[in-house]
Amino acid sequence: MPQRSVVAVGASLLVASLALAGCGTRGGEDEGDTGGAGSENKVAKIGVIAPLSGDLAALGKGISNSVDLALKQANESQAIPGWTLELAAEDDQATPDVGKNAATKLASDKDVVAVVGTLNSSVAQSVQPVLAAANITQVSPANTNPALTQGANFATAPERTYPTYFRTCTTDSIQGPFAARYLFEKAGIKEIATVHDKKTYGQGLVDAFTQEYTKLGGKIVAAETINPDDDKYDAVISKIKPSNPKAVYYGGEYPQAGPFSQQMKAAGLNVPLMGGDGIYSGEFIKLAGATSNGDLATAIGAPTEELASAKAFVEAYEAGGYADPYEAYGAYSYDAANAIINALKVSLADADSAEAARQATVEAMSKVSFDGVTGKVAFDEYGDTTSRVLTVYGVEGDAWKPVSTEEFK
Ligand code: ABU
Repeated sequence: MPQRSVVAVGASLLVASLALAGCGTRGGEDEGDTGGAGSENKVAKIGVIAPLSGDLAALGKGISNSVDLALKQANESQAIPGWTLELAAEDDQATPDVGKNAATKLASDKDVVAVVGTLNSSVAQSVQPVLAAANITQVSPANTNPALTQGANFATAPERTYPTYFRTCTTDSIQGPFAARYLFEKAGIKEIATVHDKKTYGQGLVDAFTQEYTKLGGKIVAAETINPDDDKYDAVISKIKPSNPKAVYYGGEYPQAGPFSQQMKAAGLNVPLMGGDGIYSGEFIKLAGATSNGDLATAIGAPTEELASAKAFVEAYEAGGYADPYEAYGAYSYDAANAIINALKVSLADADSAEAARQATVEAMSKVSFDGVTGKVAFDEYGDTTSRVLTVYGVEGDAWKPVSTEEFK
């Protein structure tokens, strides 16, 4: 069925379900007015833990909205007979302690059966144990630090950390080397300075990049760090500039990377800044300004807009009237939510309550396999996605443009 018809049918079902909500269902009770299917239905909540305020809210809102869309569609199609899915979104402010409190709140709600999130790997480290203790399935669309699934010794002795944790994005064990190969082999850049923000994601990404880049024969001419609370980077730029790098590889996120790019160009260090998925946002270009032309980023998967499999998602998201774009992780969040919904079709079938289905949901997740909007959605023995596709993007004018999409081998 063409997507516009799906949206039209969905809209009428949504109107009908809202009418029923007025007759005493739970629809509209929470922030997740996700189009419940009727008053007889039991409720299962899918949490979201992501930054919904602050510097990274652009990415967090794209995550939450995309999960909301998946739940609405599931309710409208009555994907799980007898059950209504509700969204329970919590703002982690991109901060580990706030994320932990959000996880504790969701875990104490008997209706919560699974959570999509977090955005930040550092926040995931504090959320994982809380959700695991409550047998709540967690699926991140964005955490790329490899230790989250494979433990601290991921490079030499990988070991699954939490049976409850899964992700639809690939890891920095792939993203770092992917960027290193692009710069060394395709762009012909043999001398690099690295900078990271000392956070779990940024440091891990630079480590993975450096290992591959030096293995290829590239030279790291400077390796510096910044403090993520700073907004002036002249001291670090002054240290890097005399080493004459041909590019700067940055591990961290756009709130710092944007100003860093702007300030290094203003200081006469006119070389491309390249980062990972943490800088792949329109917000980076706004912060970095016109001199970001030629800057580069890797991001997980193929460009959403170019995927035939994502066309219906893009159209439904636009029709959904969300105020914020789906951003870098929208499609991966939508696939994460649908992975959970697929597992719930099994685990809720004979369950009396969402809480009673938590363990069965964890077990069903490892068997999930379907064609999602980003491609095949399935998980390996660590809970990692089986997909290894990434894209290099470059800033052209006021937008990121895809440069090269490949499966990493
Ligand atoms: N993957 C990029 C940003 C999120 C993280 O900390 O992993």
